[in-house]
Amino acid sequence: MSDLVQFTKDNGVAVITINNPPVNALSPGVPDGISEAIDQIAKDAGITAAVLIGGGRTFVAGADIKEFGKMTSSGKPRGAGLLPLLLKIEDSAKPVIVAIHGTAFGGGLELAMSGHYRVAVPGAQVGQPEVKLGIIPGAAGTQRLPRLAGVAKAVEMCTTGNPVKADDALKSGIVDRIIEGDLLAGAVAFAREVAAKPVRKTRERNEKLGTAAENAPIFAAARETVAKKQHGLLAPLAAINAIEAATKLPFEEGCQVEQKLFVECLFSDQSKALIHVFFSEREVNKIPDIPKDTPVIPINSAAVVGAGTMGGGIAMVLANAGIPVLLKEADQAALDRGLATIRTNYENSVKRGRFSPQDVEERLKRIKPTLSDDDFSNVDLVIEAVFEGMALKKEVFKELDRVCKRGAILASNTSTLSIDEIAASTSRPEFVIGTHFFSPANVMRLLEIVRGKATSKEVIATLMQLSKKLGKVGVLVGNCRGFVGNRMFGPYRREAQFLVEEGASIEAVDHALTDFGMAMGPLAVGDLAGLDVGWRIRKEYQHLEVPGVRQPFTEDNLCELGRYGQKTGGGWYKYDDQRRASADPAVAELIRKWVAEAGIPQRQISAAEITDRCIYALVNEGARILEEGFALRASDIDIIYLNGYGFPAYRGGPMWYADTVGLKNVHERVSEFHRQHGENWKPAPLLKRLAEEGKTFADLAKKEGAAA
Ligand code: 3H9
Repeated sequence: MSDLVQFTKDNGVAVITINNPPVNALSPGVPDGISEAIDQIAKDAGITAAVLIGGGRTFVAGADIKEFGKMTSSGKPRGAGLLPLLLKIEDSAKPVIVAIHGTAFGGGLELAMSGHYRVAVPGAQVGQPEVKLGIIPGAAGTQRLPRLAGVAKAVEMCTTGNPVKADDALKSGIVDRIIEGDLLAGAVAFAREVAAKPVRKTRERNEKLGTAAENAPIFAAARETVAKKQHGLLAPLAAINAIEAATKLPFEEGCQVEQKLFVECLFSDQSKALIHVFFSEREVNKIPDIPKDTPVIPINSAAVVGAGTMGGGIAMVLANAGIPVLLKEADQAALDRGLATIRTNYENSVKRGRFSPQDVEERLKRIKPTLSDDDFSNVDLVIEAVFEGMALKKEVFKELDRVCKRGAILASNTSTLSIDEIAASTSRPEFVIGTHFFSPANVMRLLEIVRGKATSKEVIATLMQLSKKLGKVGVLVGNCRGFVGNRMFGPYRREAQFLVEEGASIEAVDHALTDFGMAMGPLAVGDLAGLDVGWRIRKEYQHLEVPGVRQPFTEDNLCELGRYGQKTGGGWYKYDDQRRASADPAVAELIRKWVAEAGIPQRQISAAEITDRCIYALVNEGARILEEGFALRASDIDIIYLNGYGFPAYRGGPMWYADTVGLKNVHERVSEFHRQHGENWKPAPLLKRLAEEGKTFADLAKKEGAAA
């Protein structure tokens, strides 16, 4: 038998253990090993039932996702490979009890459903997360799940991909019993109870499949939800179609429909992009010069300086993770305002069912407001989130250096300023690091961790680890102006403004990008963040502007008029008291006047040009950042854009997207924009080189010691 599957006996009950760490994926060798074990059970008259269980930390977390890439590059789908095994298990005359701990996901749940019974520990989760990889279940999950859990539950699970906890799985019929205590012992005892009973095959259990009349509204509602919430995605619709086939066709034919849809999804660009995202999210944790065993500094307490929008949000993030936090402001009124906002945000979370009132009370208790930094001497980490200005930041860090204990980490939430310059105002630059949260900090998953020249490896490892505890995706970036995300966002938003100045309407620019899949248009994002933020930064960095290179002016003009965006009731759009946006003819009129004065010729601009101008501006700057070593990998840039800037995951991130378009094509278009619009569009040398060599960003080898 394969090394990956072990077979033992416990007084007439066979125990099949899958051991394929870390997550028992169904890699080559695992299905064969299970198959051999089933053969042995059939042959051995002394065996009355079998338990199938996962060794290590989990049951089976699914098919081996790495195999999908091999399938698509070889052009040979092997999804159907698992189906005969699952039929064989189901056809076993001796009951097979599947014992679940950790996660039974994807192919893992499909495997479990081919057993005759499922038992689980209270902390177990089951799910069909394939949709998150741009595919659908490919081993009869869409056919067996509705038979166990009913059509509505199967549709919900397969379209959202969200896991279901053990108690819910029990209620919905996916699991037959929860085992408190030792899982294997409980599963073996269960096996003895049912050994003499006739087995029931899941594929023959049709009682939950419902009638056409009952199911029609379920499918209609699901398609409507997908159109609204997962617009543009192929897999959720394919999952609904496959489940619909389960309700209308015999099992075998339903499986054929599922196979066809599975293969279509697997070979789609969306699936390739989403699988890239899956691995890239894990890759960000791998930092070439910081080994896994780098010691970390325990963070048991923290302080946040500044109780504004960002500071308050960061305090919530820390409190949510169970870390007590001091929240400091300069005056009582500002502190009261900050706390009131925190309370309102938490109350909204209660309304949305995210937290219970007790959860909120516990969290609020962890946030201790203060006007002084006297108590800072004991904290392990301070995050500064004061107004964005170098002079002020330096003053704050000087003071932190004075009051904080040696060994405490001093972090800045700056979004643009140099961490090295900030660190230089302290006597411990090795303990200074950037933690760039994204607004709203308690919601957005991205955390850019900015490595200064002197930042120690321990401090970086600590922040990388802490980001997970905080529920964030921490991405290590180097210390350049705007770091990675905002440095790229500058050219992206610059182009959006230029397009308006050249004749595109504000709405046309935003629509083109939301149609591309961005969560919000670039101009609407400006209004949300506050146009004054960029305006202030542009003033601070005016001395760095290259003379003769075109600069947009519309947004600065809007700021001069006090139109800062949502917070002032108007920016690019106008806003009602519920902050709902509508087009503002007055702004369109102003822009017409300004561009006429500036003598900018007006023209019709297509949605395709709008998208290319904005997205390729991201890509070109991303290529520079990569070459300069401020990001470790192209995929890190993708993760930043997916988690912090609303880039559509099914396009894999800006760098992956450029790879799919082909860097030769992207380079040609960038060169064309360079000819038309001047130096802002000078092609990044790396883009040019890769285009000439016929390579992709993904081909680039990892750069040792980059992001420094
Ligand atoms: C499927 O099943 C299709 C079916 O219908 C069958 C069709 C025929 N494969 O996330 P972690 C690696 S589709 C290969 O950091 P955690 C992961 O890359 C699949 N590798 O741990 C990482 O490697 P490294 C449906 C996998 O404890 C290491 O394991 N299933 C797979 O935070 C640890 O992972 C899913 O989509 C895999 N399936 O979370 C489940 N899974 O250390 C995907 C993980 O080198 N997995 N790896 O970076 C997960 O959701 C999480 O990994 C899990 C554990 C919750 C299980």
